[in-house]
Amino acid sequence: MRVVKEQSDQEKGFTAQDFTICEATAQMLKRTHKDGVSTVFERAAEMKPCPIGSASACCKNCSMGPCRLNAKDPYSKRGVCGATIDTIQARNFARMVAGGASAHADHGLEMLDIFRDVVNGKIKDYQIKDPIKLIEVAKSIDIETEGRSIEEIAKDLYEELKKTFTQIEGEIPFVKRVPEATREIWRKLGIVPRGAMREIMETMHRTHIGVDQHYENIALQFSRCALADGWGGSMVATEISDILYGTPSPVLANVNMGVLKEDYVNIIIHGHEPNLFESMLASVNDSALIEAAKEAGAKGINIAGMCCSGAEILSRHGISHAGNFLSTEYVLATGAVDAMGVDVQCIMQGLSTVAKCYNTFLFTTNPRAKIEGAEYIELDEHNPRKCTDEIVMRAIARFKNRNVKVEIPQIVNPGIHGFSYEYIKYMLGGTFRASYKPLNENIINGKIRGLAGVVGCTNPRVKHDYIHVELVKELIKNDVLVLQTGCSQIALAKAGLLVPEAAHLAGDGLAEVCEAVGMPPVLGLGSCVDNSRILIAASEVVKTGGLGNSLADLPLAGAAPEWMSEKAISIGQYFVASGIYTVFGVTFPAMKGTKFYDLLFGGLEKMGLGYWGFAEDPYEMAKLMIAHIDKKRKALGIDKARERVLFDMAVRRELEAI
Ligand code: NFS
Repeated sequence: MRVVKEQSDQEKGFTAQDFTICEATAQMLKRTHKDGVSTVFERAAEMKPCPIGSASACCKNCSMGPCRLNAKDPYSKRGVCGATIDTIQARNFARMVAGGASAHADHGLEMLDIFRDVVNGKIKDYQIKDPIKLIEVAKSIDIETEGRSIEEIAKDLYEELKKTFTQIEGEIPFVKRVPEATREIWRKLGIVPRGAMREIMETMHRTHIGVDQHYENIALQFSRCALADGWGGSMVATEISDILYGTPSPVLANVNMGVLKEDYVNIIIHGHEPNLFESMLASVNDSALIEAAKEAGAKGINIAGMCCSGAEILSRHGISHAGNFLSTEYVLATGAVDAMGVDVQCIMQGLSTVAKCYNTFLFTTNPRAKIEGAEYIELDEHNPRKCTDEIVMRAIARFKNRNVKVEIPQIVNPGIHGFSYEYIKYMLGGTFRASYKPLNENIINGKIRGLAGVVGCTNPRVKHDYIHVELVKELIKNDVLVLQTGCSQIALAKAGLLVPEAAHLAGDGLAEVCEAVGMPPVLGLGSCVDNSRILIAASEVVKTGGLGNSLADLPLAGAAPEWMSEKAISIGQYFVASGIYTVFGVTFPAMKGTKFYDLLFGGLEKMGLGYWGFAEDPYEMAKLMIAHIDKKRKALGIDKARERVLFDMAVRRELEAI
């Protein structure tokens, strides 16, 4: 459903609710519109997407072009070098995967750099907070842990995980966690990642003019590259962050712009790597800085997150979250934000203009990501407080001299966040017999029809949050347990679904399980790199037994209904290459009726991998995912149990008694 229409500049006829279902964002959009400040929804309305580009029918990989093929009749033309539509689409897709995978790999490698310097004592501000997780991760990749010190294990873990990025030959370490049958398919296809740097480099090489010109061969390479993200860069980022800052467990926290407080100094942290946020937490809890805030007339210092760093810290520490990607400019329009600190990824350049208009300090902190017009205060992890204390001081100064009318939408949505893979195990099996067995049993007996990972961005080409929320509601209504991360998790938190009471929106079977365990029907796992938690959880379901041998056998589907970034394409592709059916919305960078499209939407499945799906409408999307889940239930021979659960209460009681 395309809902963004061209808007007139006059106040009359401008309806903020056409752009978003987030009331707080709509309220602030009205304000920016009235103030004549350029923001993302209005820029999107003015900027028509290029029809050839969005069909991925153009190539600008060399200067003989750019070549534009015919999006209506894709085989009627070729590029100047002779490239077909399939080669062009496959190359474009591959480069999106490489872009996304490089973002997650660079993030993961940064975490590993910090881990190394924590272990060798060069970084003192962070410690190993979760030694149990350290041991578990080490064991999972066959590092000897018996009778060894934490430091010895940590050093080995660093050396081993470094291979995720730098290894030239062999298999990246976390491939050991992949179910055997899935791993064998990868080996047969030659797509086990060697090392992320190598896979990204080779993807860029092969998509250069005149190199790999068979769309199937390109697809195998971008699958390998994407797997180096999911089972590599992203997984290292998650695991090392847990080891350093703690593994999440459920925590009650508030989401939405109402978490800002008019009489406090408000600081927002936005971006992706948790280091900036962790140090900022230390700064805002520093008594001298709190005192300084009070002297400036504030009641204290209030901190909130946005986007993925926000989702990560929300899940790990229960810190309030102000909104997802599309709300980042609008939160500044409250006038209540005294400083926003950002690091890398999903940071709109438009923020610097909006920050100026509302007199907010916008600080970039990472040498990889500066913004024209924003001030740069570098975060050096060897002395991080220098940066975060300074941001706090500047925020206090801005509070003292606030000269913008403050307007905070009074909306706050409490919810439970922080369902790590480990916690799900305890929650279902109890502390002493932690296991995924109860989950498998409930899938087999049909109370839980299947699992879905609903993740990813928000995109102004569709109504903000709407597709996420409607899709998830439809899935849980049909007894599908939903796992979430990133901006999608925040959308559902704002819709009030991350509370156990939301079980009443679920089908009878899922509601029963949720009520028995006391969990919401929608489990928030954290940030986008934490999609790796979904892979680990799914692998555990396979290993627990009764639901097939490979990830492709599971009644499980993925979706990024409002995706926009290259990272989302990399995530989608590693889900697909792992064996998971994955549905995207908005638009898809391949054209129906081409061989490349058929490969993504069916051919990969024939090779033993997963496959892609596409739908714009959330109900259609849910239908596709549920049909896939039912197909897998049938193949596993557990479709009958489900029918009985659905239609016959007496048999259902009987089943429970077994
Ligand atoms: Ni992931 Fe999209 Fe960005 Fe996070 Fe949000 S936009 S791909 S969810 S913040 S990375």
